Amino acid sequence: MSDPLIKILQADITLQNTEAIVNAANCSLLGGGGVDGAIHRAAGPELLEECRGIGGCPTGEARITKGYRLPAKYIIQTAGPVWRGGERDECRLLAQCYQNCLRLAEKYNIENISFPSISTGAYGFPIQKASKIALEEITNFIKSQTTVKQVFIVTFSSSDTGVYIAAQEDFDQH
Ligand code: AR6
Repeated sequence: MSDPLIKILQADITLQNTEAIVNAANCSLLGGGGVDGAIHRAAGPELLEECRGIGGCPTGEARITKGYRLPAKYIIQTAGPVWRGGERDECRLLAQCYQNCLRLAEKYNIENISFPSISTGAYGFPIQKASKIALEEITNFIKSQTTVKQVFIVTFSSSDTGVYIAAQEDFDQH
């Protein structure tokens, strides 16, 4: 049974008022397009300044910054894998993104967090596979003793929302 504390929501993640939002960034952490661009625009230039001091983030890892002008107090920055056909450890690396973001959330006593659909935009990760990985990793994590009590998966398009809802229904049946 999928956890009732995981909610799929179609929205702009920059407007989420959870304590933390996750950014699907790249290894440089210096901004880009997609959700990364939207987060940098909404958070303001102080975010880029803090990111410059971090010195990057290897694929699958996560780093935390302040939220600046966002409603969220923190942004957990992660670099998802670029999809290269599935033989380059992409699934394991995407699972690590979710695990490492949640570990960092726990370390900061964060109770609620919003994730975008990591890697499924510019990085080309097939969303059906990615949605299963996201649900599996988040469910496993919040089953353990953790400060994290509520997780939103924030999708942007209605077709992506449909994929995540179907994945959640499928998850419930297994
Ligand atoms: N709120 C929620 N989701 C969004 C928003 C938003 N405001 N904007 C886009 N999405 P992508 P990736 C969705 O490409 O595949 C960047 O240039 C979007 O529809 O943002 O991990 C980085 O700097 C898609 O479903 O991230 C990296 O270079 C999802 O967010 C690279 O793209 C992820 O798409 C990372 O690629």
